Order: sequence, then structure tokens, then C-alpha cells
Amino acid sequence: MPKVATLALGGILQILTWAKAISNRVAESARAVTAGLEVQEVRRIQAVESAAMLSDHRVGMELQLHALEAGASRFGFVVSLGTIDLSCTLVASRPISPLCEKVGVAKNKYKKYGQSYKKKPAFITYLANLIAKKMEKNTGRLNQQEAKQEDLGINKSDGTNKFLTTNQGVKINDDNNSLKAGERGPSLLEDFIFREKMTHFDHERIPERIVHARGSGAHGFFEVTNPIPKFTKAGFLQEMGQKTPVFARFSTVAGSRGSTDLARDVRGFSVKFYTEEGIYDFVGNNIPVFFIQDANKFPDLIHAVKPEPHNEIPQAASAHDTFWDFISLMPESMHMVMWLMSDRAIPRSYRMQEGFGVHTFRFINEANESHFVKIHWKPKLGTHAVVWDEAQKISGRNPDFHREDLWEAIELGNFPEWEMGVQVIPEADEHKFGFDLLDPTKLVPEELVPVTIVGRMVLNRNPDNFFAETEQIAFHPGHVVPGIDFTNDPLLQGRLFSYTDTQLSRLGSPNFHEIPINRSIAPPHNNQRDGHMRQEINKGRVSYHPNSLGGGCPYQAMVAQGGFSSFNERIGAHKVRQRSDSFSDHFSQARLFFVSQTTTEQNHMIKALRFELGKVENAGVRFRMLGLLSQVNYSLAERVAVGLGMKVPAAPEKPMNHGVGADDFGKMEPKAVSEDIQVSDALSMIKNPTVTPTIASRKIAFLCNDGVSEASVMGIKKALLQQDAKACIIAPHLGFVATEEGGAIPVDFSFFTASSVLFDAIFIPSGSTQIELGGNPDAMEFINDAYRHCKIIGTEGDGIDLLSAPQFLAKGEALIDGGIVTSNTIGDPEFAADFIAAISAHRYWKREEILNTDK
Ligand code: HDE
Repeated sequence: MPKVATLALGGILQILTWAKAISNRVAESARAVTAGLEVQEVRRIQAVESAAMLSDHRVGMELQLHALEAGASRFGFVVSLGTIDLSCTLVASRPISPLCEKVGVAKNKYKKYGQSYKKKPAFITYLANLIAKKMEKNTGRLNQQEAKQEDLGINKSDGTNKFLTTNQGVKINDDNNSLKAGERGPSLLEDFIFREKMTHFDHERIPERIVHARGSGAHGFFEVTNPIPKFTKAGFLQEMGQKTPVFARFSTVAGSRGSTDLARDVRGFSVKFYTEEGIYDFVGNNIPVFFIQDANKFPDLIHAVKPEPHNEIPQAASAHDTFWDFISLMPESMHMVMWLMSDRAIPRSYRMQEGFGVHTFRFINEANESHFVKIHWKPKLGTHAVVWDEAQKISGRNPDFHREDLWEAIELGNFPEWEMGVQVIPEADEHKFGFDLLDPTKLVPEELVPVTIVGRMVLNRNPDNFFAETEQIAFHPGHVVPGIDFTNDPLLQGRLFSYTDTQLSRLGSPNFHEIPINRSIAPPHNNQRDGHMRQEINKGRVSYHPNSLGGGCPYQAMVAQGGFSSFNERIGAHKVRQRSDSFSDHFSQARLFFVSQTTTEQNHMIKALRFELGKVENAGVRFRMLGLLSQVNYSLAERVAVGLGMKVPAAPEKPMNHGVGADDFGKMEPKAVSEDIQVSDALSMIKNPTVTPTIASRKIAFLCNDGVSEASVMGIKKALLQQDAKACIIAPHLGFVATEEGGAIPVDFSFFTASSVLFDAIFIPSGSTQIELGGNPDAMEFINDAYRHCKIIGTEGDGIDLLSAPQFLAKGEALIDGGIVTSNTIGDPEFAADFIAAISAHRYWKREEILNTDK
């Protein structure tokens, strides 16, 4: 919480305590203040230094304003009105240079507003305006990073110290009983308080997003670290250090709003940039390609993956017949399917996933030159995943795992961060590659066109209200600013229609741009009018263009004035309903992805396919899928087939491609094109595990029994905390565990409420009684799961004995591996360092060679 500015009145008065906030009306009316000044808080001062001093200033006063620190955007003043003394915190939309100014307030002004309570809002407004005018002279550049928070402040409300009222502002005396005819009689229709409350409740839900219903978001900022005016004139990418407020939302695709975070699915990765030139929405995924090439197939794809319509099963899962039936007839999906079967589809955290714009966009510079561009986000914590068995268990243990992780990280100050990068391709190179840049089932390998980092995004503030912000935010790939433009990718073109359309039924009105979280900080002015829930009060008689009665306002902007003008692309073509032949290589990049993975990652993909196809009941669908997989990589198909107890067909079922018009059936089969590259390490998470190895924000479970060594617990806990990791004490019971030394350590979770899958690593401290945990099945499951999921296990002193407890894993001989870090002594600094280094590598994947009997 930023500090509330302390002020003085006449240089003498000091605020000692803040108390009850006064009516919202004061803040509301005062917020209309100009020059970027907004009254954020108005409080009644409970005590002042001396009542006598105050009385001197009751009529006619001199305010002395103090800005606390250089660059602060928050300051305040105190004013004494009649018997109530008010402090006012003002928020400026720009940093204030250290300010200590005297503002004289004439007696007659105070008299004009009088001492009546009702007129106080007006007086506050008057004062704030006065200050605003003074400030206009000595304020710096707009503090863009805060601009959206200040804008949202307009709509924030807080019931603290307020009366309960109806929506019409009438104070409610009894919110517990409805109006009845007699104590035991029927309820009365007259009860407007009950009817209003119940009606509002009855309409609290809105339709969830048709896709990406499940998600979570946060506020933050984007900062330019490498301006790129050479490629784009987009205002927010021009200057080093320039900051733009953002709101990011991450989501799964198929599940409904209450579904688990850990579904095997693509993750949505959306960022709303509140730029000075209007809203720019980045609406991407954590996977750089998509299932289909033409938007017209999107409803089919989504119908196929959503729960089956007759029984609405399964929720948030692609492992069912209709999904794989569709895929088995659409070879264009094979590249995306490879990604979906990889661990990319089960991220460890929203904070540890990449983001991709998928489509090729255009950047347009001041000279109106166009470059093709692919946008990437690279997480500072590296790209990490969980394993499938773990994902399924997390779904039961904590379906809000990703949501909670994002929330907690921000609350604890571990602000998630990504670098934004671009792959820029000159117009002249459009046809240089074996694939078509307009084909959204293809990526541009980073080895061919490297990613240039242009800035970073930091998420540093949780929303105040999930519904108002995360649920009501409306993204649209068509929300662009001058300098960013579209290509003819047919998937993108269809999206440009769909996103506004969907908001009309989801948010219920064409005025969804007025919802605070969607509102641009560059205020809109146009002739659009009316509609459900219109907030803006457009003045004047003119709502058309051109006009003379309104002086021609609002007027059009020339390109030089920042007016958006679409890129002047030359198009000379026949009107056709047809797929370009250049889109027909469906297997090369799918193969590139598979062969670029490490053996561990390939094994995970094979298991995922066995799981997914194993859930498919129709043998024909499985068979067709094996046929398509054999076109990607024969050994992949063979190993999947073993798991299904089937044989790979000698040739795939023909025609393979059913995603064609009736007259083209059998004529648009997949074609192989010469491959641009054989292997791309950038596609593997394990080959690119972490940007900088770190354990920051990782959670380590300390398995403790009564009698645990306090020295052992505290020593390692301290070492982990120093690296910004989180240590949680898990014990057979809540409360405290008694220590060997005679002390007590507070317990965070019992074995009953926690589980290994919710942690990144485990530590078994020393202690003579630790061995007894071997008799606790929950504790044993904890260790077994950590071992099975290749997590790092650290232990010292007596803790080591627990690893050889008979209950721990059948494969006793395989116990000690590079992922198990031990020390015979307590407090060995080398042990702590080794343990930390091992955790920062995320997992000890080699252990799978022992666990994975099927190679
Ligand atoms: Fe979306 N998509 N999509 N999509 N999409 C929606 O818009 C759609 C596609 C993506 O956090 C919807 O507001 C079509 C690709 C994200 O609020 C809807 C097609 C990519 C989000 C819609 C696609 C995405 C959505 C549902 C094929 C990655 C969540 C609710 C032509 C580049 C945004 C909404 C958020 C949401 C349509 C394909 C990303 C229905 C027609 C490709 C991240 O309008």
C-alpha cells in the first residue's frame, strides 16, 4: 500500500491519525477535477494537534501542500470545515516534483460553500481544482504506468464505514427479514428492498466465454528496453524506458469457467495495452501454432473438443472420441497436436509459459514500410511444466492451482515477468521459406529468424474484483494502434469478426468498451450512440459526420496526426472459396517439433497420445490417428500403437484430408515440401530450461514429525528464503511440531491437506523421530509422488533414514540419484547450495529412465 501523504495546514497542523472516510459523494464529485488530478481518498481526521490551532484556520486558510518524495504522484492537504476536519489525498496522473506550495483560500470562497455538510463536496472540488491549476506549471511527463489505475479509481468503491443502502442509496434498516403480513404471514410484494436484492442476485451471472472461459489475470506494465521505430510507429514502442499499463489474462480453452487449471490444453495469453493512442490487444496462446488454417472451421473444432453434447462429458479434456475423430480427418492439425501432446499443454505456472501471437502480423513504420512480424513472450522464470500424472492429481488437490499461484506470487511481491520479442521478416522475404507465413499452423524457427527482445512485462497488481476486471475484460485481435496491422492469414481474418460479435452476447451490449477494465485511457469521441447500459452522456445535438452544427467535431485525424490508416496492400485476385496450395505441408513442422525434443519430452508425448487415444472408444478413429502419426514420425506412431495394443497401418487411410469442399475431396492431400531446418532446439523446453536458473517463488515442502531437528529446519529454510523460495512445514497435524531441541515450529499444512504435487521439491529434515513418518501412508505418498514426478528431494542427518524406510518405493535400489541431495551432517553450507542448484534445474528427468520401463 502506498503511503498516504502527510500534509500540513498552514505549515503547522499535523495529521495524527486518520479515521472514518466520509461519504463517497465527496470523492466522486471531486474526481471530476481537471489536469489529471483525482481525489483518491477523503478522510475525516479524528484528532488534530490542537483544536485551538484549528479554529484559527476555520475561516480563510492557507494550505501548504507537500509531495512526499520526488516523483510521487500522490499527495494531499488538510482542510477544516466547520466541525469536521478533512484530509484529502490527491492522485496525479503524472509524477510531481517535490512540492511545497502555499495556496491561499479566500474567506469569501469558504463562505460561499458554507459550513453545511452537503456543500463540502463542492468545496473539496474547488480546492482540488485550485491545486491542479498550480500544479500544471511544475509537473513532468505523464506517468503512463499508473494511468490505468487512476482511470479505474473512478469506479472503485469500498463499503468500509458506510451504511448499507439499496441501489438507490436508501439506507437499509433490516437486511435480515423480508416484509411480511404478520410474523408468520406471507411475504409482501411491496417489499422493494427484498425485490431489488433478489432481482440483482437472479441476474448475477453472465454467459461465460464460449472458449477460454477459465482464466485468471493481473495488472502490470510493459516497459520498452529496445525501441523499434525502425519497424513500427506504434507510440508505445518508441522510447527506451517508456511504460504502458497492461492487464494480462491467461486461460485454458476447452473447460468451462469452474473447470480445473491443469487440463491438458492450450493456454490463452492475452495482454491489453492501455496506450496513449488507444487500446492494443495482444490475444495469443502459449503455443505458437493453431489447429486449423481457416476461421470457418473454428466452430467445428470447438464443438469437437468441448464436452460431447448428448451427456456433457468430459469436462475440460480433449481425451474423447469427438475431438480425435475431427483431428483424424484434419491433417492440418498435426503440428498443433504435437504441441498439445507435449508438456507445453500442462504448464507448471502461468508465470512459466511462453506466449505467441500465432499469426504473422505487420509492423508499419513512419515511412509506411511494412515488415512481417511474429510476437513472442519469454518468461523470466523459464518455461516449465508438470508431468501428466501430477497434473491429474493437482486437478483433484487444487483445481485453482494456476490461479492461486499467480495471485500468491503477486501478493508476495514475486512479480511475474516476461520479455517481449519479435521476429521481423522484410516484405521481400515473404516467399523465402518452405512454408507460407500466412499459414497459422506453421512457425518461423528461431534458428532461421532470431527473436529480438523489445521490452518486458511485469505483472505487479492483483485485480480488486475478479468479475469486474478478469471476467469483464474483452480482448480483440482487431484492437490495434497505428503501426500494427494485419496480414491475410485466413484464421486471423475470421477472428477479426468473431471477438466483437462474441462480446455482444457475453457482455450484452455494444457499449462493452465503457466497462472500466476495457476503457481506453485515450478517451473515445465519435458519433456512436445509445444501446444497453450506455454510460457516456454525449452532449449536444450532433451525432453524425460530417456536420457543421457541431463545428465539424469530432473531426478526423490525418495520418500525420495519428489517424489509423490500413496498410496499402495490393490485392488483385479472383473471389474463391479455396485453401492456398502453399498451406498443404501438414507434416514437416510436426516432425520438426517431435525430433527436436529430448528423449524425456518425446516419451511424455508418446504417453500423452496413449492416454488420449486410449480414452477414445471408436477403434476406427484410433486407427486413422495412427495412420496420420505415421506420416509425422514412424517410430512415434509405432510406440503409441504399442500402448494401444494396435498395429500402425501400412498406409494412412485415404483420402487423409477431409477438411475440403465437396468438389475437392481427394484432391487436396498433404504434400511434403523441402524442410527449412532439421532440428530446432528452441522448440524444446528442456533444452531451454531457464533464462537464469532460479528457485525464486518455488515452493518446497518440509516433511516434519514431532521431534524434528529445529536446527535442520531453520538452516535450510533460511537458505531457501534467501533465494526467494517458499518453505512450507508439513506435519502429521496442524498447529505446531515439537522440536528435538524443545521448541515448537508452526505447521503450514498437515499431510492430510497437502500433497507433493502442490510443491516443487521436498526436504526431509534431520530428527531422531523422522523415521516414524515411514509409518504414515500420507507422508509416504508424499515422498513417492515427489520421486515419481522427478522432483528434487533433499535430506540431511537422520532424515536420510526415511528414504530407506521399507515403505518408500518398491525400487529401493534406485533411490539415490542426482535428484536426491543428501548430507550426513546438519548445517553443511555445501548441502544447501547443492540442494538449491538441483531445484533450480526444475526436475531430475534422468530418474524417468529407471521409472519408465517402456522406452
Ligand atoms: Fe480465440 N476467441 N478464436 N483464439 N481466443 C476467444 O473471444 C476465435 C484463436 C484466444 O482472455 C473468444 O472474448 C476464433 C487463436 C484467447 O478473454 C472468441 C478463432 C488464438 C482468448 C474467439 C480463434 C486465440 C480467445 C471467446 C479462429 C491464439 C481469450 C471469448 C478463427 C492466437 C481472451 C472472447 C481472454 C477468446 C474466437 C482462434 C486466442 C469466441 C473464431 C488462433 C487468448 O471470440
